[in-house]
Amino acid sequence: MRRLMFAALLLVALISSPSAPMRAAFRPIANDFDGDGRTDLPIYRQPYGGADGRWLILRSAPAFDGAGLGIDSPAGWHHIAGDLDGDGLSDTIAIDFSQRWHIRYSRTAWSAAGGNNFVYPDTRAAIVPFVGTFDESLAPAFIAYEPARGLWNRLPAQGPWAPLPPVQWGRASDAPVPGDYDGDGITDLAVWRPSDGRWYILDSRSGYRSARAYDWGAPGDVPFPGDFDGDGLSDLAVFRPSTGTWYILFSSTQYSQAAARGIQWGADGDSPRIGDYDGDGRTDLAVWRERTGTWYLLLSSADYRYTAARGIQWGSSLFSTYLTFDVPLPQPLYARVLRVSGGCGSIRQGQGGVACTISPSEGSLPDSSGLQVFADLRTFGGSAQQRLSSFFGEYDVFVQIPADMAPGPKPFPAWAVDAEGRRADVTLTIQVEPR
Ligand SMILES: [Ca+2]
Ligand SMILES: [Ca+2]
Ligand SMILES: [Ca+2]
Ligand SMILES: [Ca+2]
Repeated sequence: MRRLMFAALLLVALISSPSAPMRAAFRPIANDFDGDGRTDLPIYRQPYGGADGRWLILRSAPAFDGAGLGIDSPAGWHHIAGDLDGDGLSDTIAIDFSQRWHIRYSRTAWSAAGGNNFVYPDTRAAIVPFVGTFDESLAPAFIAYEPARGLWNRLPAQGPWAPLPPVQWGRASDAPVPGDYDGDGITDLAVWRPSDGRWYILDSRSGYRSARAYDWGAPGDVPFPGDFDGDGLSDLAVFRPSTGTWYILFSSTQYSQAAARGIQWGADGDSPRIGDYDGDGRTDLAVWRERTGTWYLLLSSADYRYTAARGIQWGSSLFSTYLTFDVPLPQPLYARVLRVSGGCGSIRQGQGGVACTISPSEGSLPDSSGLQVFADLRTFGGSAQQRLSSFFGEYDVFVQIPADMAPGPKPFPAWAVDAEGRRADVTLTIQVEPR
């Protein structure tokens, strides 16, 4: 825990101490498709080649052991969920590669025919979407953060799809971490800065005029605003991939570093996730292990005791399927926007990473049958060697870029081996760009 002792709490400005949190009519549990107040286990299954995919959801009721729920949803940059139609069940939102938002409502069985869609007003700007609230009505709203300019746009979730005047808060390379830090039920605008591990929070209660900042986390961490103590105010948590440790700073202790908690849960290479999987109103910890497609849940109702943890297989690993890749949701939105060059085609971005297709140059190997392709992903903090999936002779790689990776071209080696054991090398380059 000594490593937790970062610089002292920094107070840029402090508003009056928060009163008891308002009970919001809008329930922010983002992935509750059966309405039991517990987060379900959703993955987005994406076919290779950029075709439309679908949500596959293992519902929490009765005990994460029922049949899965499938919801068709277009391929795109982002897949998020929230209860937009107010029936207590999550609805899905996909933002496709031309910035069209596709909404599927639970009330109409998540069908395309009963859904809605609109094009984001500025189709040139990369945005990061959230479901939140922006006024006392606590009606669900879309919160769209534009990382390049640090602009926050707010749109009513029922339309019209025209954003309110933007609020500038954050700068390029910051990670958006909106939450309810002041407990009024309205989304506060906040960013986490990877370079110095500082959270910058603009409170809604002040009309977005009063700011504060806290040091919590270090370069390479992944930030997660959640409510781990259940007081209705967002807490500050980071996941440290190198050690699989979560560090949590609680709102109920006025974010005192002396009262912080470190919980080891997960391993390097796991995908960290949060939710309220046991429905006690406090955020639980989860990791998804790609190798086995298994979720590991550490529950607040058991005070995060390992003896009460759960492992649930849901989703497929790259090693077990050649036709699709699975992304566990909700995805933390911390990775940079990327461009891939040098042997990559049919690039798909979004969900915190980038996928590209490799075609080993023709004639480089005498026997194209039985080809296996490998990539060395150590450059990106992945496993040392990864066998890539093949479909019609093309090979896909999906890479998650660490938040603290410096911009620039990042070459990484890949090679193909034919049935006779002959090898041909291909060098791929991922261009890391500030977002
Ligand atoms: Ca709904
Ligand atoms: Ca608030
Ligand atoms: Ca809290
Ligand atoms: Ca919980």
